[in-house]
Amino acid sequence: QTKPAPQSKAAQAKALKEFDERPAKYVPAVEKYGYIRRVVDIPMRDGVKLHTIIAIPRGAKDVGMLMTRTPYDAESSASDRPGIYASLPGAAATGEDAITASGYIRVFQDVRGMHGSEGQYSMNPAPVGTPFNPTRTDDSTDTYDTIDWLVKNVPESNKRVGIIGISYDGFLSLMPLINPHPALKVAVPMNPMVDGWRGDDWFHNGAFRQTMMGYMLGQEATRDASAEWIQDISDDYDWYLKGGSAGDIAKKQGLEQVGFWRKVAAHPAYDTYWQSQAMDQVLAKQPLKVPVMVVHSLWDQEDIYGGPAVYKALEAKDANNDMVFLTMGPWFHGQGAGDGSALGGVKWSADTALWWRRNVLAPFLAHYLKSDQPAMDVAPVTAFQSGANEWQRLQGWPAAGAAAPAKLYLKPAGGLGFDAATGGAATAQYISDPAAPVGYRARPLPKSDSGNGWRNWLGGDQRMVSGRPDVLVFQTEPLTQAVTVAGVPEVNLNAATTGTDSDWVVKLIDVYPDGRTGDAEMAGYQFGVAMDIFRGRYRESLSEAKPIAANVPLTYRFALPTTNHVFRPGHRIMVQVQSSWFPLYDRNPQTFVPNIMFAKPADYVKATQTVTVGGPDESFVTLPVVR
Ligand code: PG9
Repeated sequence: QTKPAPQSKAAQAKALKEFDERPAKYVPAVEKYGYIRRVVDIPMRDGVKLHTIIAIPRGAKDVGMLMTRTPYDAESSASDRPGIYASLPGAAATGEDAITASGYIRVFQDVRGMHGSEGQYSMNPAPVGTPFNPTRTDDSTDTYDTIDWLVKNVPESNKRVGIIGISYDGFLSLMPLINPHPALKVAVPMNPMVDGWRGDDWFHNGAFRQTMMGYMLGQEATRDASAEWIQDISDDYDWYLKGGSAGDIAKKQGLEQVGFWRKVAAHPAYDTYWQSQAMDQVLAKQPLKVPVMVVHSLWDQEDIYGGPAVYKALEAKDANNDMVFLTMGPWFHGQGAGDGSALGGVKWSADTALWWRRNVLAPFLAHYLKSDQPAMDVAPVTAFQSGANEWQRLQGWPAAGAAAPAKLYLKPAGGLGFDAATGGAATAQYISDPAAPVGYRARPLPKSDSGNGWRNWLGGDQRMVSGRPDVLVFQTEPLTQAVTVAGVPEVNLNAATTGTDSDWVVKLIDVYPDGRTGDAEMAGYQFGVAMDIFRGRYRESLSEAKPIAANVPLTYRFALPTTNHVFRPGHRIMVQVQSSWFPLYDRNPQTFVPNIMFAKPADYVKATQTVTVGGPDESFVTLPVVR
C-alpha cells in the first residue's frame, strides 16, 4: 500500500467537505409536469407560519385557486398521485382528472402543528369561541389568513378560491364556512368528519372505535406523524382481545402521553365537549354565505354520519335551493377520488367516481372558480341508487314526499315482514360472550390494516357471521316486487339482557338470490346496506350513561346510516342483531362500569340477550319506503 502524500489543512478540509455528497438544504426542482412549484411559509394573524405549496400551471393567467388543507403532509399531497388530493400531473395527460384538466392553481397547506407548519396541534381543533379552544385561532381563521395572502400574492390567479378535501381535510373544508373570506367562492367537503361521537371516526352512538388509537398516536406523538403503534400479533382480533380494555392498550402503547386520547377517555359520553364542536351544530348557527357541495359515501367506513348531517344543517338555510348541493356515491371513504367501479365484490355498471368527477364535480367547480363562470347543469342532489345502479337527479334529500315510513317487523323463527307477527308474545335469544366477540370482518384481520379489506368492509358478505349462534338472523321470503328505500332506517329494538350494560348492533341486509342467478360470484351474498351499533347505557340520554335494568325488556331506538337502495325482486331483506362488532368497537363488559375505557377483566361477563319478536312490543326497523 502506498502512503497518501501529506496534505495541507485547507486541502484536508476541502476533501472532507467534498466527501459529504448531500446538499446542506435540498431545494427541489421548481417545475414538474408543467407546474411551477412555489413553496411559502404563510404568516397567520398570531405570527405562526403555515407551510404551503402552490402549484401553478405553466403560463397560467386569470385562473382560480383550489386549496386543500391537511394534517397529512402537504408536500406528499402535492405529489403526482392521481386523485383529488393531489390532482396534479399524471392523470391530466389522460384527461381523467377533472380538476387538473381545468387548469386551476392548486394550493396545499399543512395545518398548524403538523409537518412543515409551526404552531400547536390539536385534533380537529374546536372553533374559537367554543369552550374547548382557548386560543385566538382555528382552521377557519387560518384559512381566512391564507386566502387573504393568496389573493394578494399570486398574480396568476383570478382571486377566486375554492377549498376541497376528504375526511379530516373535509372537516377542514367546512371550518372556513365560519366567517368566510370574501374570496372563498366554493367549498367541497368530501366525507367530512363532522361529529366524532354520533357516528364518525371516534365513536358510533357511544361505542368506541378502538382501532383508531393507533391513528391518535401517529398524528399527535410527533410533528412528522412518525410514531409507531406496536403490535406483535398478526391478527388484530387476537391482539385486541389479549390487550384488555382500550385504557389498558393505551397505557401499554404510551398513548397516555397524547392529549387527544386523554380527552377521548375523559369524555366517553355525548357531553358538551362533543356537542360544541360537532360541525353540523356549529354551522347551523352561522349564516350561509358560500356555495357548498357535500360529498357523501354511502358505505363510508370512517365518516358515515357527517355528510348527511351537515347537509341537513346547511340545507335548512338554503332558501332558494341554489347554495347547498349533495352528492351520495356508492363508495367507501374517499372513493369518490379514485376508481368507483365496485365496492369490494359488489360491482356497479361503470366507474361511478369518474362519471361523477367529470359530470358533477368539474362543472360545479368551474362555475364558481372560473372567471367566466360557465353555466352548470348540476342538480341540488346527485344520488346513486344502489340495486338499480343508477344516478338520480333530485331537488332535495330525502326527496320531498317520496318515501313513507313502513315498519319491518322481526318475527319468530327468523321471520321478517311488513306485517306484524300474529302469534302473540315471542322472543329470540342468544348469549353474548365478551370473551368471543362477533367480528366486524372475517379473520384473520391484518393488523391495523388500511388496505382494501378495511376500505370495503361495510359492503362485505355478512355470511361470515350469520351462522354464529350469537347472531340473530331474520329474513323475508324472496321479494315478488322491488322494495325501494330512500333515507334513514330507524331501529326500534325491544330487548332484555341479563347484564347491566350492552351493545346492540343492527344490520339491514340485501340477500342476493342463491342458485340460478346468472351471477355465481354474488349468489346468496348478504350485502349490508345500513348497519350500525348502539351502546345501551345511552338508551335514556346520550350525554349521560345509565345502567340497564337487568332482565327487563327495554326499547332501544337509533338511526342506521342513510341508504338509497332498491331490494330487487327475487332478493330477500334480512336483519341481523348481535352485541359486538370487534375489534373495531371495544367490547362492552356487559356489567355497568362508570367508564368502559377502564373496565377491569372481572367486569367482562356473558349475558343472555332476549329480543322481542311478537306481541305488542315486537321489535321493528322503520324503513323509508318509496311507493
Ligand atoms: N377518517 C380520518 C379522520 C378524520 C378526522 C379525524 C380523524 C381521522 C381521515 O381519513 O382523515
